[in-house]
Amino acid sequence: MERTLILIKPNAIQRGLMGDIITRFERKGLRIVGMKMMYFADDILNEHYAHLVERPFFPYLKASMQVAPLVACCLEGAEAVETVRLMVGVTNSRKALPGTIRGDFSMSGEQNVVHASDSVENALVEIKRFFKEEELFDYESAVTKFEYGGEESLKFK
Ligand code: FUP
Repeated sequence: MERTLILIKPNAIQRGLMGDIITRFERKGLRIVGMKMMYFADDILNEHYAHLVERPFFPYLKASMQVAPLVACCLEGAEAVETVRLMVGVTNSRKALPGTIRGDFSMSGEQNVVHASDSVENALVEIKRFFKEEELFDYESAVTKFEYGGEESLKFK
């Protein structure tokens, strides 16, 4: 099964949205295989947002990501990267469709409550950035056969 990384951002922690956001992914059938609360230290933040360092909003982004702890989650499921991006919605929450996490929980393009890996390749890098191998868990699910069809179970092992 594919894995992806989400960050529940400090603005979501402050606003008491952590449980609602985690519940969305749980209800969908994505399995949480890693989860931790942490401060976003300078070195890992600069690496994570390296593609945005030159952008004028970077100082604001950096400050907002360090104002409180965040929660990092590794989620697992068939085509998890694409599925989670669809659930999260576009960067600017005002344009994010109702029903998406950003569309339902935020009015902002900056304080947009969650981060989600944008490609399978980046997900692999980002998961390693936030989790040591021993912090990720492989475990049996009693309900997989009710979550996926027989053909899917073979295809997305
Ligand atoms: P996304 O993949 O949707 O998280 O978007 P980006 O990687 O492009 O942006 C990362 C974060 O930078 C966003 F979540 C919020 C912030 N940002 C701004 O503050 N202003 C912008 O114009 C674009 C992004």
